[in-house]
Amino acid sequence: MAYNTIIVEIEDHIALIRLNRPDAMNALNSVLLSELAQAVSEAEANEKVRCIVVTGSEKAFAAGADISEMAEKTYVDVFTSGLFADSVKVIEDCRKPIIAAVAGYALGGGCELAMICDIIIAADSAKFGLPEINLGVIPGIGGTQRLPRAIGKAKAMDMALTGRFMDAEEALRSGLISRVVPAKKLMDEATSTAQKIAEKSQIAVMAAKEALDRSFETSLTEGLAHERHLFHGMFATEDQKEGMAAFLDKREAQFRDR
Ligand code: CO8
Repeated sequence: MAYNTIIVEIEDHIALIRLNRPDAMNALNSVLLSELAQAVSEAEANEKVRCIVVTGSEKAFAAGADISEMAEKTYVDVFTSGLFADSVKVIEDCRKPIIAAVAGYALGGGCELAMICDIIIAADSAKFGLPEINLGVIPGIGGTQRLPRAIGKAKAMDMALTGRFMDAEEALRSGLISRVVPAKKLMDEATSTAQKIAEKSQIAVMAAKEALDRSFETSLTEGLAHERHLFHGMFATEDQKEGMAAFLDKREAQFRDR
């Protein structure tokens, strides 16, 4: 499908989705978000795709929701339309793993989009922030919920109340991101990570993602029970037999997603 604000490439089991509004620092407008949701749902439906990478440009992953599109909206406009909530939900609900490869600014909705992804890999140029407070609003696609879960209340309050930016090293120290690499190596690191995930049993990958996500939604007891059921279910798969037999035979496992 042809898109206007994103570029999608599928190679070696990886769907690479590049946000592409260079004149606006990849600000998330309604077209971009609906195209992103469409691309994610197509990647999810495409049997060849085993991992998704979302990235932006060298300057900006995304500098937030598009302020020019939002500025004149009324409460009734945003409440009744949901302001992109449907598109965001598609990304949140994707069962395949999504890696955010972040260079430059990941601000406001851009930072929130990265946090919706499962793994954030950042270039040393990355800057994260929730500057909505400077616009007289607050984060709207999960920033106040996901940031404290990722980095704790103290730092999350600091970020959301002052609007200050965090560089890649601080984001790594704080637990917001998984890795920092030199900017030139960002896409190699993201795609090789995606490739590594793509080599696993997709059933186990999906189950691991589901179990980890559940940990944010539930009590420890419920979460442990959910994990145990998923774990037991793995023993109904051929991939479990293959994975364990391969270990014992001292060879590489050949997973077939069965
Ligand atoms: N929206 C619209 N346009 C933007 C945005 C944005 N968020 N960010 C940058 N741009 C545009 C600028 O207006 C400018 O356009 P033009 O050249 O036509 O004047 C162009 O991108 C380049 O930007 P700058 O000239 O400002 O570049 P600088 O290098 O000087 O600064 C910054 C870069 C620091 C990124 C700066 O542009 C900035 O502060 N941007 C705004 C960041 C921000 O406040 N983000 C939060 C937005 S609100 C939000 O995200 C709410 C999320 C919840 C809603 C959920 C829906 C998805």
